Amino acid sequence: MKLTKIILRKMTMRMKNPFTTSFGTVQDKKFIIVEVYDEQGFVGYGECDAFEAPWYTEETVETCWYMLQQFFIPALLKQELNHPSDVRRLLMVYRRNAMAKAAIETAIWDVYAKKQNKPLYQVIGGTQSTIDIGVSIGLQTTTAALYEKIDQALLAGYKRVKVKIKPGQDIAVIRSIRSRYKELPLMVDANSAYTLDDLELLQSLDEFNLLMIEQPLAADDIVQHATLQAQLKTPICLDESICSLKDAMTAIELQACKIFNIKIARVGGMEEARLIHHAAQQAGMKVWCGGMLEAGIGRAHSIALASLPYFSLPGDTAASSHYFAEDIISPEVMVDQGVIHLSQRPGIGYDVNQDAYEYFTIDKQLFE
Ligand code: OSB
Ligand code: MG
Repeated sequence: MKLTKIILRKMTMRMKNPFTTSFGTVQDKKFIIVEVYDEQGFVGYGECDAFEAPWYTEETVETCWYMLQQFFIPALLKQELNHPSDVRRLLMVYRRNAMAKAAIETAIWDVYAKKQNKPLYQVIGGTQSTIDIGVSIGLQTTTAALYEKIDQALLAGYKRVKVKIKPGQDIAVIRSIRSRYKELPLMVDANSAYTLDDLELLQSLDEFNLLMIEQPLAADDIVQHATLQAQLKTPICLDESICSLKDAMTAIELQACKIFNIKIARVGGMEEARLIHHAAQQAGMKVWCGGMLEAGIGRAHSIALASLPYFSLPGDTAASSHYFAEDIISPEVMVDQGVIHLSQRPGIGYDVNQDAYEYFTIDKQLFE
């Protein structure tokens, strides 16, 4: 397979509701789409999950655009590619910049699957034709607003609820949720807002029967998470700390957590995500698929990943309509009683909704 043409698009889509974490708020979601064309005219799509500001990882929309334009597109355009898993190796000489790499690598997986006339999820080894889905609820300004969001999620049938916490918005909030929703499958995500000085506070979360505590400590830490996990009953789930297979192996070795939140973008591509899934399976660690407030193309790739056999906990890839009034894919991602049915169509399994796609495009660059 040879890529003869690549198009980068910069997009902006207004979210139905602003999403707030311990590090900031997203209202207008800006992102990049990579379109790759092969010599036979097949086209594949990848979405770049980097946000406008470097608060989740160091990457941004603009750094990704730059890396794609200067390095990753020149490295892959017109090269003979035997298999999409070659891309991981070809891009390995460039340090980090995981989200920019994942954007083009996932587009190549999509075009490869379309050429095989097979759904992407089957091409990557997925075996689950339905996957369980939960919702992630951002920080709210009032408890009433939080209850309303939880009620909506339950009404829609989502299988678990994740709420964001930060210092000052933690124990009391979780206590009140737990007293109102006694059986709710519930977890929290701190987005690295705490330190080991907060050990007692984090231990007091043990009484609320949480499925897990996601990323309590620093984004670049694994060692202190191991110290914390040894003193917590609640499983720790690592998100920001796991940027590669190597990080995952370190976390396994140090017993820094019991669960991984795998995101294709954060680890640099579908192949790296698969390898982490396989390593977790071998080590008996649980995995689930995270989300990045993606539009439909990124969401479709995440759904394919979550069909791998060892994904067992509900993921964060909610329905398109949970985030946006209109998505860039057709049909949109639907969640039915907390479950997504994998598309059986070739590639990512969703078409681009051309009108919405053009409408949300704010910049475009062609490489050939
Ligand atoms: O930490 O998982 C996270 C959103 C933006 C950045 C980081 C995270 C999140 C979410 C929302 O929790 C996941 C989603 O619904 O897409
Ligand atoms: Mg997280």
